[in-house]
Amino acid sequence: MTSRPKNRAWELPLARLAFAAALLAGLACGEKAEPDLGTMRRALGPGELFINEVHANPDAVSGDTNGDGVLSENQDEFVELVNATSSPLEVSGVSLSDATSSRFTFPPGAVIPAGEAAVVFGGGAPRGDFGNAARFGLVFTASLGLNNSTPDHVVIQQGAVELDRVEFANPADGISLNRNPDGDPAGALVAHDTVPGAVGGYSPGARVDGRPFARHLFGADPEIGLTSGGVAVEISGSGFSEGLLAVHFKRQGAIAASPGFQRRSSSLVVAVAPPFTEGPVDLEVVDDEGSIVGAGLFTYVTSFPSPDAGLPPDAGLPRDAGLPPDAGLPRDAGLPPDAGLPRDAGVLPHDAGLEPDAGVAPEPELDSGFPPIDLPEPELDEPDAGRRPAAPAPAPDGALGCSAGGAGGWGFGLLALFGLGRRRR
Ligand SMILES: [Ca+2]
Ligand SMILES: [Ca+2]
Ligand SMILES: [Ca+2]
Repeated sequence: MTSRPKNRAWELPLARLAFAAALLAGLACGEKAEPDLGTMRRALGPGELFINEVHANPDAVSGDTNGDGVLSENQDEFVELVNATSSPLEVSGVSLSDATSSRFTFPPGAVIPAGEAAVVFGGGAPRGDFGNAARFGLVFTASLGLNNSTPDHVVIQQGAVELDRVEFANPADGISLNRNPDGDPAGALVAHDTVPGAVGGYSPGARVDGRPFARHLFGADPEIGLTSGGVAVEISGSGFSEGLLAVHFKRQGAIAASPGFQRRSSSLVVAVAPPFTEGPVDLEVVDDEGSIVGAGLFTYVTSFPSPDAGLPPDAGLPRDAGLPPDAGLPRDAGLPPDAGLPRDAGVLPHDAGLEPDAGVAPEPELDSGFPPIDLPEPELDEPDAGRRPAAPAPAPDGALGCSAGGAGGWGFGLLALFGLGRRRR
């Protein structure tokens, strides 16, 4: 399924608009075209953004690191940068240099979510997920020209302030240099394949074992269901461990455990919606590595709206403005009611032993008391071989694109209702 980092689509344009406004304001005052770091782009401290992996010497036979099908000792070079903080970092203007010259500068609006990575390849047309970097628009290309034998270095800096620096010489053919421990800004730079848990000789945008750096919930499908529960909801995200413990539907202290859930892959969990009161809810996936929350990803309704129910009466729009009834709009064009909604599709147990109000409890319960649903094991979309022991994942961050604030939930619910009405026309 296609997952959607809903709010990021709003955040990035807003960030770019604000950035552009700051640029214009500066130019109008005759100042340098540099936004105010205090309000737009704060000064980064050493170690907040760091160089985690450098690949200067791609193998001429097996080194298509950027996945574009072209073997190039230059284009398949890359540098991986990681946000070491628990907040998104605005990195526009941060530059990357080697011993020869400045090679790359992050464009306006570039934001690396908490704990996430950006990758700069030497060129080509990178194709792939690269952890979550592609999803967050953090895969770039620039002429890097990293030396294979002559000692070289990579420096990242913001203005004149050096944020991080690595030095290297004679990196092994086809093996990147990586922090050890992986993702530790203080770690020494060693051959990628010697880092504990590493799979292969390089891992652009991802941890050494191929997992994304941070865990997220991106979306739910369907996004709407009845307050009686029972619908099977596909929850997309990243970094779901094999030790899935619970899936919660919750709102402001009220929490209901899914009566049946299953991990389909590291990026997909399916959970039966428990009964809940009307309105948007946050989703929480709990596994043996912690919990991941996505705010407002699902909305409970008491009934599915009719095609015209998305807007309240007299909502500022002319009603029946001179048009004859059903003027040009196909009405229930041969579709059965709710034809577009995967509703109780017979796949998962419905109301699996729940008492009427069992869904709403004051405290989180990791053990729902219900065994995971027994479905045929589907194919996994990511290799989980070589997983290292559970490392503490970065905590979900409310400022991430995938985590809207609760206040936006109602707005989203209305949008979902409106969207549903439109879809069903
Ligand atoms: Ca390539
Ligand atoms: Ca090189
Ligand atoms: Ca990596």
